[in-house]
Amino acid sequence: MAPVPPILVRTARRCWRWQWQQLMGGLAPADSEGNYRRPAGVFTALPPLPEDAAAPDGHVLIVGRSCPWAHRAWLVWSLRGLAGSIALEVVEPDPEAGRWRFTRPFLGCTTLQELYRACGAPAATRATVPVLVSRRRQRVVVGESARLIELLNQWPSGQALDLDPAPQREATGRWRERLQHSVNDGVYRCGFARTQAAYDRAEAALFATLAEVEEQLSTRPDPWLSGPMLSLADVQLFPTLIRLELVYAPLFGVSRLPLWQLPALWRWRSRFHALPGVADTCAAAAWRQDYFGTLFPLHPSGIVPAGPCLATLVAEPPAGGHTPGETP
Ligand SMILES: N[C@@H](CCC(=O)N[C@@H](CS)C(=O)NCC(=O)O)C(=O)O
Repeated sequence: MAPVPPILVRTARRCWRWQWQQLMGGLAPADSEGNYRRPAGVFTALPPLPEDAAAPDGHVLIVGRSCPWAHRAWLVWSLRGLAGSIALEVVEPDPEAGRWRFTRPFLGCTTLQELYRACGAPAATRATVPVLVSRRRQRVVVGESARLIELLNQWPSGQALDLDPAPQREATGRWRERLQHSVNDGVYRCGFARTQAAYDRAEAALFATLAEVEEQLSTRPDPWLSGPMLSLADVQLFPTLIRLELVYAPLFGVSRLPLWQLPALWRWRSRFHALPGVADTCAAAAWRQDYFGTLFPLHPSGIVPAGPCLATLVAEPPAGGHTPGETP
């Protein structure tokens, strides 16, 4: 085959770079230094607990399988056994339109965007998951995951599980704050960075925080991040970590350290995954399909990788793989 003339390669590169910037502008806004800036949402305040919270099927939690922000809400819903009063509605991505759609009409809407508009969201706002909706009032209760998990933790439940236990509340709050920026949003700041420097900053912050988590989990006897009891800090960490090798390492370039080299974190992840109901919230094939199939500017071929298999990520770590402090 004849070699491609260098001028063609140079032109193609320039054209692609320009197109990539345009496409990224729509997918992931950035500041002037190329750092990803997550757009502000709507329905973000923590509301009081609704009077009819205990009413059977009175509320609906809308989630998308691949979304880590939705995953944290789904986890609290599942761990606290809220299925009696809150129904779960799983939306699917519409890759062509770049939005979430219902699998069957929901409160008269076929897309999440229609639902947001019907609930009074301004036309330009993004319609994001997770979102909690009141069936009776046909209104969004809250659409910001960090507040939503706090509300779901107060929601009346037959189970006594409190995910913000008072003795470790301060530590839980500290970890949640740290994780939100550098880990939960951090992987997106890596994947959606527009410049090398922006990526380097986000990547360094992410792995510095993971090293702190590893230190915490490996030097204390507590099984959970903020103390002896499971908390919202663990809930926040899990959706990001369970997607690490499946999606974020290959697609977002978050591959400095395989997780098995942070053995305490690896064990923590397996422990969390083994909690009742958690495995049902994990759908590796759907995650791969959604991320690799729909994030066109990051992965134009749309080819979906075959692995790794989720079961291997929650199994025993490979023997003798870790030397403390070692960076490959
Ligand atoms: N701040 C929101 C962010 C949620 C979010 O960004 N969800 C994404 C899916 S992972 C979404 O629904 N995006 C749709 C869109 O931007 O149009 C939260 O934490 O609840």
